[in-house]
Amino acid sequence: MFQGIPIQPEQASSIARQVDYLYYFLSATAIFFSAVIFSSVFYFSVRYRRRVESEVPKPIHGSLPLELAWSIGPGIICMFIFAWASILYFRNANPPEGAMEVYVVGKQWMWKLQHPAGQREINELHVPAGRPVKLVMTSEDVVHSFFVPAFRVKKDVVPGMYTTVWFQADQPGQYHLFCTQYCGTNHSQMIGWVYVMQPRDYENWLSGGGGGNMASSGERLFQRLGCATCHVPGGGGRGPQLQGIYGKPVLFEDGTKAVADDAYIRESILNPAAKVVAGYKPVMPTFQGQVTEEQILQLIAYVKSLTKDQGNVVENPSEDKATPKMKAPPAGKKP
Ligand code: HEC
Ligand SMILES: [Cu+2]
Repeated sequence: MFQGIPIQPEQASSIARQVDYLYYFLSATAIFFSAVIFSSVFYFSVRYRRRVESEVPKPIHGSLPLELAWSIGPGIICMFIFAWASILYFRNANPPEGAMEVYVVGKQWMWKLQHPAGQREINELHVPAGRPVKLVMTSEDVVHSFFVPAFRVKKDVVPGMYTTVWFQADQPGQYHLFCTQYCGTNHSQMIGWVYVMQPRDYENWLSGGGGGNMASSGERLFQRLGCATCHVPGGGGRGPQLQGIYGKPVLFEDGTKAVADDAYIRESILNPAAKVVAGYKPVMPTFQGQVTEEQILQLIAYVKSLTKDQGNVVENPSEDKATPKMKAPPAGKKP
């Protein structure tokens, strides 16, 4: 539809076309009703104009059929739009199993990205075509927003929590990446490119960059920051062993439970006292201020790597799969 007329960006992801159909429907509905209303106003004002000074029309006391029609009709149309949009929303909110993960840190005024295999990028993201990609995003300072118009995906990037967005790009090419949340002086320069590559080119690109993978960087940090002195494999240290915890429920001293996902591990590092693992003392020091958001992501990748069979548990930890998971900010950050 509308081939050749540049009224929207290219459709470069699996969801783009469907988002556009909804958008066209919304526009068409709005245009149709505006046309009906404006033409009726015009027609009635001519048709029923006052022709003689003394003319006094009969008062109208309402019409039940008319009122029912203009309440129920638009009501049905609204519910139809609601259902349609919800289906798209759910599809867009739930990354498919086995999506490739890339970590994103927004900061005034740039995008820093890291692939699990270790490649780092700034204001550029390379992804293979035809494969779902899930971004796990956080911010080092203020709220930013990750927007790739050609993919029709946009998600806020918020300090203190992880948000996710996913897409599957279909056509190799180069697409604009924007920050769409006003974030300070150079907001307008917080832009970049997403490069969608043939899977083979992507593999080549991946093997080109060095730097060690995220989990091994995380492991080095784990040693350097002294985490390893308390978290000993097999248990027996002052802290619980971290082998096998990722994606599993953890029991706390106060009897509550939570799933050890990215947000939980982040909180454990920055605010360990917020949730104390059952059977342990709150002796873990906070690492707030000693680690950057990127280092936290590396530590998380390391803890993740200690659990075999991690699957794609981050998004749907044992919860109703149909409900998109709204991540609450870590408890310790609440005022
Ligand atoms: C002084 C010892 C000590 C150090 C150093 C330490 N921790 Fe801990 N850690 C603990 C203890 C004790 C607990 C359990 C009590 C709690 O949850 O606060 C814990 C809990 C955790 C948990 C939650 C574990 C679970 O089973 O749910 C994670 C994750 C964690 N630490 C990661 C780290 C990382 C990463 C570092 C280094 C940046 C680190 N810890 C440094 C003692 C330590
Ligand atoms: Cu920004």
